[in-house]
Amino acid sequence: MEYHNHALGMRNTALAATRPMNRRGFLRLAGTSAACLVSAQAQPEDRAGEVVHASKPNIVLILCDNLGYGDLACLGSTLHRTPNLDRLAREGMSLTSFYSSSPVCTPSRASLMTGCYAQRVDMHLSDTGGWVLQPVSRKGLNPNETTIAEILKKQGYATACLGKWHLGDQPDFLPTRHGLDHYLGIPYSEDMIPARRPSWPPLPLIRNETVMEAPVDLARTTRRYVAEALRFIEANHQNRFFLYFAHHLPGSEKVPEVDPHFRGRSDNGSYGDSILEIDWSVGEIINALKRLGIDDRTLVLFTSDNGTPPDKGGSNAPWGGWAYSTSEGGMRMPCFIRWPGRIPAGHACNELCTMMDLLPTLARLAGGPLDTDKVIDGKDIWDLWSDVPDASSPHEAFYYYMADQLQAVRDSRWKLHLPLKAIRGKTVDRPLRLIDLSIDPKEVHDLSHEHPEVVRRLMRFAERARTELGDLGRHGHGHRAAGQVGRPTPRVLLK
Ligand SMILES: [Ca+2]
Repeated sequence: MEYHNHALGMRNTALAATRPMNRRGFLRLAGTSAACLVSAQAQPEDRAGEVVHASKPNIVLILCDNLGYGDLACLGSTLHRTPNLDRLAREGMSLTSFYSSSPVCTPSRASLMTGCYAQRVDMHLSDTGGWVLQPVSRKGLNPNETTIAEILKKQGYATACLGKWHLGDQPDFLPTRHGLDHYLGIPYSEDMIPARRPSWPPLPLIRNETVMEAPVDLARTTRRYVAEALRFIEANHQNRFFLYFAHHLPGSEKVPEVDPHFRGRSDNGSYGDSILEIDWSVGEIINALKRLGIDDRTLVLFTSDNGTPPDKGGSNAPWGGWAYSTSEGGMRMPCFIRWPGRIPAGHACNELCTMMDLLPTLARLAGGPLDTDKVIDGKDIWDLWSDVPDASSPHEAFYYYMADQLQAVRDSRWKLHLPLKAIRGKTVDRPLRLIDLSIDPKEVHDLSHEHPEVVRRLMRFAERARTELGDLGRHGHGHRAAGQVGRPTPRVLLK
């Protein structure tokens, strides 16, 4: 059987191993079975991880909302111009098998903050059984969980969150209660407004814990976040800082609300305009780092919380499927990491890694101990980022959960779609399918009959996940409760 995709046809691990990549090179690497490409640039001290501790980097973590893998020019988009992101990719490393833990917002962000599958920290379902938290929710990220921000704060980092939070809108659950000194943003999705449900309050812009505008002028928020980001970076550039910049773009609205400056400027409608605005904002941040002379002691990471949904104008190419599903398109994210002199420039890593790995990896770079009382699912992947020769993924398996249901599992090469009889209460008859991800990015060719031993092995992994994290109608041993409040209140302007 021959079904090599042009962009993914190279299966030899030696491909381009010693060749610096051009801009399009990233796309060609996506989905190959290559290990991290060998770099001539990794410093010996990086490998030992010793000097890294002595030079803790500032960290800028940029998260987009519903941005697809194929939405960026450097990853194959011919519709969008993304010069600043292309430069970020060229100057850093591209992770081509980097997974969000969920195809929807709240669980994905819970994983980012805690280094855990959302099932472990009970953020996989809303208090009403929905996919994501809604306004005036009883539930939120448990203040007892240890977040990435809390670990960095303990190491002396100034911390700030700008943008969409979506881990609880009650004061107990806001960023300021999770280790972030400063917050300016919207507490949940930008489409959760009274026009959609009259009981919801006008969309609030919150500074720390106080609503400062409602409804917020959404089109101008990115510009405000950028101004705030530059102020925060400038104020803290002589110390260490952690900036979590969580865009609401391209977002959930049918028509993204972009700044008037970018309206009509792309070749792809308002969706394309929102990509232009994201790209501009990334450029502003990188330029500020350079201007302040802290470029080489700042790690910048760019990714998305889940893939783009259908019918918005976005693309998850080369992966098949869309947001809100456990397809590759729904959960395999663009990810660039840039730290000049530390992370080799212009290289790609196709080893399996996840959003949950950011917490232990960034904790290690900051010299912070992990909270040993609690199990986390993420792994330290600095060896992959620093391109240690022959470094391989620390993950034996990755679990694709949708809400409270385990739907698929993968290892370094194979993805098993589990047989399902129901999805979200709807009867289905979805058969078991085994996909070779190294050659089948659209997940169309079932090889389960050719490789029964692989099916058995992945089934054992799936059972391990069910025992630990749960599955539909089944409680996981490793589950920890989310936070709850008795009487939630809406976030509104105080008179
Ligand atoms: Ca999202």
